Amino acid sequence: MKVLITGASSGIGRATALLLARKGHQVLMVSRRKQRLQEIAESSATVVGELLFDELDVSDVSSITAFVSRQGEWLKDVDLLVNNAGLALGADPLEQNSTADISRVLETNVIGLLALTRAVIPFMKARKSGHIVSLGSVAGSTPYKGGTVYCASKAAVHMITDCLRMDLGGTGIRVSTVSPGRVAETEFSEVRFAGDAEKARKPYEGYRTMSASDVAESIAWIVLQPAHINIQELVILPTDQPSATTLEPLQ
Ligand code: NDP
Ligand code: 8X3
Repeated sequence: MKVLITGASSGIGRATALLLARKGHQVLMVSRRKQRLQEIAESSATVVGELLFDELDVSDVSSITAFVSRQGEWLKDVDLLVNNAGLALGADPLEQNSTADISRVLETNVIGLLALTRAVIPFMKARKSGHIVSLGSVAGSTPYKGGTVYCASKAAVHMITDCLRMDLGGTGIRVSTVSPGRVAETEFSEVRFAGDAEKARKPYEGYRTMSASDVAESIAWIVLQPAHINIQELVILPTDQPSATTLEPLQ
C-alpha cells in the first residue's frame, strides 16, 4: 500500500508509520517538523517497506496546495490517508481560551483535515479505491470540563467521517474513525499544557494507559481488512479507563 500519514513526527502518527512500513508498505510521513521526519526515516533500519517524508502544515491551505502539487505523481496511487495530525491547547473553560488557540485547534483538527481529505479524494476516486482513516477521540462523544474546543473538534471528526462515507458511497473508498481514550507518552499532553512537564504527566498517573503503538495496531487492523469491509469506528480505551471521564486503576 501507499500510505499518507499526517502528524507522523510524533506519537500515534509516528508509531503507525513505523508499523505499516515494518509490514512492507510505503509510507509518506508528513508534518510541520521536516527535520524530525527525516530523523525517523533515517533511524528506522529494520523497516522492510519504505519511509518517505515531506513537510505539510494541514492548518495552512497554501501548504496543502504546495504539497499536492509537489506530490501529485505519488498521490496518483495513494491507498490510505491517515488524518492523525491534531492537538488540544489547554484544559480551561471557554472564556479563558484565546481566540488564537481556538482557531489553531479548529484549523488543525477540523478545517485542515477537511482540506487535505478534499484534496486527496479525487486521486482515490480515479482508482475506485482508497481508505481514509481519521483520529477521533472518546472526547468527541463524551464531554469533559475544559474540553469545549477540543471535544467539539473531535465531535466534528466523527460527523465528518460519517457524512463522508455517505458522500463516497459507490466509489469504493472506505472511511473510518479511530477513537482512542488516553494514550500516554506522546507529545499530546506536553503540547496541551505548553511544555509544563508536571501538568502534562498528571492525567496519566496511577493507572494503565495505552501507548501510541497500541493505537497503531488498531489502525493497522482496520486498514488491512479486505476491501469489502469498512470498519465505521473503532473505540479503544485502556482497561483502567472504563469511560472517557472515568479512571479505575486495578485494585
Ligand atoms: P502528538 O502531539 O504526539 O502528535 C501530534 C502530531 O500532529 C505531531 O506529529 C505534530 O507534528 C502533528 N501536527 C500538529 N499540528 C499540525 C499541523 N498543523 N500540520 C501537520 N501536522 C501537525 O499527539 P498524539 O500522537 O497523541 O495525537 C495524534 C492524534 O490522536 C491527534 O489527532 C489527537 O487528537 C488524537 N488522540 C490522542 C489521544 C491521546 O490521549 N494522546 C487520544 C485520542 C485521540 P508537527 O509538530 O511536526 O507538525
Ligand atoms: C485525547 C483524550 O481524554 O486526553 O483525545 O482528551 S483526552
